[in-house]
Amino acid sequence: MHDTQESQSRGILIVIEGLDRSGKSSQCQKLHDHLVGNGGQARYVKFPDRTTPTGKMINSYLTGSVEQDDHSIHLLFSANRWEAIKGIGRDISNGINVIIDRYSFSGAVYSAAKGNPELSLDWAWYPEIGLLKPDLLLFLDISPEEAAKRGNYGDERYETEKMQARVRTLFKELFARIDDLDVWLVDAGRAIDVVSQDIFAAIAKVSSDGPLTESLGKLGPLLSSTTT
Ligand code: DGP
Repeated sequence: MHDTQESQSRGILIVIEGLDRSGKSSQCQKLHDHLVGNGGQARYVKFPDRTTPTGKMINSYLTGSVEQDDHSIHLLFSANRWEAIKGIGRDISNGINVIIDRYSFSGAVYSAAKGNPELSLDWAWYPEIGLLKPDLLLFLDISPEEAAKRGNYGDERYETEKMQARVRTLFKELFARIDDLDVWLVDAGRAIDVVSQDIFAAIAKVSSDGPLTESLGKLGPLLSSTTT
């Protein structure tokens, strides 16, 4: 696999997205262990990072102990990514593969899914423009009904079937509006090891040729009706 070759000049940037309880965190950890087990270097980054000052405010919001204006909390989530991005870029340059558990895509769709008419998907995407564009985006696809059957569902603010259904639709709209993004839809309703095998196969196809200079750009128009 190219990610473990000694000649590799940089690491790859992998993002794993999905609904709540789609199994992202377990799969990120398994992917991390897989890459390291194959002799590569890897770092697992989870957003929101609840340990930083912005992350602590986000955590209070998600666990329901404080209320926040929709726009304000949205920008805090984005700030939580911006404050980490230089470090991620440095690691990539140093040959470390970085696996990110939730990124700008969650950032835009969870806020837009609230249904606030003043917080559209386009508005929500704007603060993400300029962040590093991943080499590969894996979307762990699961129905909201299936996700709701999994452990600890409902603990946090966005964990309702209605919200998750809107989030899923918006994820697909967003992916359709981003140019040149390598998105792999993975059926996350299957056994954990079966899902991992699909993820490892996808990673083996990613090329880390050339510098990671690309950043996320403006959204394009929605050309198809894939989201309805
Ligand atoms: P997690 O720690 O992966 O369970 O994520 C916590 C919750 O926060 C989850 O419901 C998804 C949501 N979330 C993650 N990132 C963002 C973001 O940037 N903006 C908003 N509005 N919600 C987010």
